[in-house]
Amino acid sequence: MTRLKRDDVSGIASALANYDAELVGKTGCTLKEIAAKAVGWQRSKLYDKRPEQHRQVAVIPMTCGQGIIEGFVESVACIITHLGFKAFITKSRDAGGVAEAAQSGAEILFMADDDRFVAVNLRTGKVSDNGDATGKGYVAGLECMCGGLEGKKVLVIGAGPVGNSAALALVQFGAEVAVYDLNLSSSQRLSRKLEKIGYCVTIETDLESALEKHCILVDACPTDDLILLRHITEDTMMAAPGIPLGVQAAGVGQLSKRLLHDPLQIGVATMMFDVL
Ligand code: PYL
Repeated sequence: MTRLKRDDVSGIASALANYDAELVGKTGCTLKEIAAKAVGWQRSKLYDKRPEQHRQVAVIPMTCGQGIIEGFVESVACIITHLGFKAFITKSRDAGGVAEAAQSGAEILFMADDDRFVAVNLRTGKVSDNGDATGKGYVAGLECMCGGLEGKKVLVIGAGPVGNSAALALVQFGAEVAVYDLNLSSSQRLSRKLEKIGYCVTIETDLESALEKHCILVDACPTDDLILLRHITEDTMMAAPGIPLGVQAAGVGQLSKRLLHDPLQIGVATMMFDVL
């Protein structure tokens, strides 16, 4: 998993309204609608039964390992607030922050060390992992952007936690899924996992050939300049949860409104609905 840098998150809080408006322009859905769809909520539930706004959500800075990323907890708290929930950042860090959150009556905790970024519902015990949430959140956004994925061929690049979650969400939306990973055994593991629950996933062993055969892409790998201008056609639609963005700079302009990519927003929003 790529570790975010201060520059990756520095602009998130101040640009959330514009980000959401852009998302609506690309997908027809807001960040909240995409996150709710990702966890199986019907749109009506989102508006009939408004999530209990009084729920306190605590975001806890964690100093372990490589430590604090400047702007990280602030960005997480702003995204949650943008969704209509009450989020606060604990004054204390680490265990002190967990204690402060519990004593403040927070029902949901968000915290990230170097290995995992989780949301925890203290009341139900539900846990949402950022990798899993990001994969299904991006696929929900892609489904909106494509006007449905039933019967459509989709290539997942990267068979890590995000790619695995994306592949499962894709087959559940009825897509025909292929997977490419530098490490063939990772693709085989993903394919076997989905086969066990009745889904067939094609394993691609050559990226160039895979990109020639697919125009709907999920880039879930941490490699930049993977998708080049020559790989992009007028039919290309791309969900790119991977950090850094895998699309060559010239390709970003070409893709324009057919590219979903952000460092935290879709993953955090999906985690929030995942633990409600
Ligand atoms: C959650 C992000 C998404 C991609 N990489 C993940 C990452 O950067 N993880 C590290 C997060 C560390 C946060 C730090 C803090 O500020 O509390 N412990």
